[in-house]
Amino acid sequence: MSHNLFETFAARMRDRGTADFITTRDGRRYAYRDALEVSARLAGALVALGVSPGDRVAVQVDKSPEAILLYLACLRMGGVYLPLNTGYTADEIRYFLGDAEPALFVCRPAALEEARKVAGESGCPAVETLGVDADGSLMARAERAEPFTGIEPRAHDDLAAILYTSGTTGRSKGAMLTHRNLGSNAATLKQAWRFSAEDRLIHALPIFHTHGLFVGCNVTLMAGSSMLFLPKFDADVIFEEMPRGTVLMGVPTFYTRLVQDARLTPEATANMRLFVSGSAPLTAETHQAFAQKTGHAILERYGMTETNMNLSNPYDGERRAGTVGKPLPGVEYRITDRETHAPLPPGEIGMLEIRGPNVFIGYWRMPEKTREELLDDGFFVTGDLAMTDEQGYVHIVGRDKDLVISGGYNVYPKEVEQVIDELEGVMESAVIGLPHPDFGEGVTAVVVRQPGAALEEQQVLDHLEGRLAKYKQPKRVFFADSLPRNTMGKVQKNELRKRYQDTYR
Ligand code: MLC
Ligand code: AMP
Repeated sequence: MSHNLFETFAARMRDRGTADFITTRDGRRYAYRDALEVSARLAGALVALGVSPGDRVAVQVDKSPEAILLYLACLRMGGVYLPLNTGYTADEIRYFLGDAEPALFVCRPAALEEARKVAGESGCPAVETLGVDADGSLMARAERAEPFTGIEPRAHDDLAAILYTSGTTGRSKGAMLTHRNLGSNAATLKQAWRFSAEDRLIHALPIFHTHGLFVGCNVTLMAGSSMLFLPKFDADVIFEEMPRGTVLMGVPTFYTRLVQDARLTPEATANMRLFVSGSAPLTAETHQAFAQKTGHAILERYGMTETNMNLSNPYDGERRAGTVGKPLPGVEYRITDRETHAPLPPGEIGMLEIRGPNVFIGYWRMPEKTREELLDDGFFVTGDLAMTDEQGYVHIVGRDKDLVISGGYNVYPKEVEQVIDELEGVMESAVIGLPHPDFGEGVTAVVVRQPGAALEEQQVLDHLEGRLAKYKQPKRVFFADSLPRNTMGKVQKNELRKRYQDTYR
């Protein structure tokens, strides 16, 4: 029996027929049956381009309904979908293509020339384009291709997608997600959050990460609901669309922006049944202010690229501000001693570990990293510090990993420090996250100059431009005579965070 996730989606797509799957504000519309047909054409194009089951298809394109149909096409013909942040620079893309060795790279039409060059350097054999108006060479090929109307048989543990997540060593790791991982999580969330065919999701997240791609789109497909695809978060548009929407999924920045808006009232949100937040901590203040202004308790959940969603506040019952709720059905968690992995009693703070059908099967071609984080007994070590309160709600209280989360995007300091350190005149640097009213945390660099070097903030910023995606670039650069270190010689980032804590306040 095949366990291709697309089998489940296809059944739902056939049932829903002429009902809306994805619509856009400029009047484009894919009914479910159109999506089924176009995904077959796109799958046919992939096959004609030489993509075989198990091959990676790397995709760096702007958000559009066709990008989701390409994801579905990939599932359908047994390919492995590999979405890439549109903010990644050519340097960053070179690494991903070299590491993942995709059979095809799909890029934005305007980026074709550069993409061809990078693909050539990385040994990627084919490049196609996909634009936001269903334009580009891939759609043209899909028009001509023999549709792939079947569904390639897949086993539970066959790969459906690889999503890169940055690593503490500065090298990004490809999280290998299987058909079972994605399918089990989508089915669980549909149930837990009561998704139905009546729902209309206001989709304002990017579609190259777990949140916008799997949580948003897979749950919609499981339930046969519809999505309004917005290119990005824009508060004006959200207020215009809420009377026709039922669910919004967002990172905390969405909600901090909405609560500051005078238009946020019970009337403005009257048609909405659910607001979900995740990818970064939602402050209790934002949760409470939102409830006070609308009567809606935001449902906060906790997830990771490697695990999909694993903890969630309840749909029915108290959604507790400042907590990420309880384990989803089928998911186990434990809070352990960081050294021994021995479980700690409730109320104690320790390492959060997760096990379940949602947990990935390892990092692409990184067996050692996989062994460090995926334990023999199946628990995945998240790197987040947590504790369980008396009512069984889990609180994420900090991170054991050196990671900054800015507006829901992860930034690993090591990666930024490495690029800053290449600049002439820099002796060393430390990158930290500081409280930021809009992004939650603001990426900040502290640089020690070489003796006699006359380096200024703007030079450091100019050096990073084009080398690292915009969201990874520090919002501010400070200079110090030296970095504070402990007796082991380790940079004390806590000291630095204290020193510059009011930078963005
Ligand atoms: C944009 N900028 C950011 C940024 N987003 N800088 C730091 N962090 C960010 N997240 C830059 C822009 O390039 C611009 O730079 C300046 O900041 C102001 O931009 P803006 O117009 O205010 O930003 P906007 O386009 O509104 O984007 C903010 C945002 C967006 C929060 C809406 O970043 C976003 O949609 N984030 C969602 C990320 C996400 O999907 N995460 C899920 C990961 S999955 P300049 O210099 O040009 O002015 C995951 C697992 C899980 O974590 O549990 O879900
Ligand atoms: P990513 O690697 O992009 O998938 O990001 C996963 C990380 O986001 C987790 O390890 C957490 O640190 C963080 N995260 C996700 N959801 C929440 C949440 N609700 N509260 C706090 N942190 C979160």
